[in-house]
Amino acid sequence: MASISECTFIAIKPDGVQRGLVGEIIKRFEQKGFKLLAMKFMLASEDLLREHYIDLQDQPFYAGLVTYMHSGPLVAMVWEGLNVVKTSRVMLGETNPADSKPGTIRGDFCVQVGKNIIHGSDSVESAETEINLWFTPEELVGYTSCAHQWIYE
Ligand code: DAT
Ligand code: MG
Repeated sequence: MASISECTFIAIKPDGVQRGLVGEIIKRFEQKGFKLLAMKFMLASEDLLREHYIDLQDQPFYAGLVTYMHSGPLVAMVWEGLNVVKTSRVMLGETNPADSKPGTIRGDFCVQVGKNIIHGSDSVESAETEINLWFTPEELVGYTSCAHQWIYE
């Protein structure tokens, strides 16, 4: 059943950070009405990135993907809300920015698949796995949002 406490893992990739898009991207999730539960600015280790993209280990671009994600700091976040996993994927756009519609993050701010500026979990199950990989339970901060009653019926 759909839950208001559904969570997803979002990461602004090193190119998104270098291009000064952190504020713009966070703004979109805030404006939408999703709730920020955790955030950290970090240079992710190659081991963490290899694990994060383990499902893609047989792809020819896997090694390059890990190198790219390790090429600079990224912003790792957990966002909460009703259907946040699916809706975030819509907000991100398609994996290849060339297929992403204007109005989506990838559609508005990037050009090629290997520099697509943002990650978002693709299912509730992978969101749980990714959140556990990137954050400890203590790093997820529970609080009451004063906007909650103005966002949900
Ligand atoms: P997404 O990030 O939309 O979930 P994915 O999980 O299939 O897409 O792939 C993870 C990342 O790998 C993607 O954001 C960019 C990179 N990637 C995917 N396909 C690629 C390709 N054909 N060439 C280079 N990089 C690719
Ligand atoms: Mg993916």
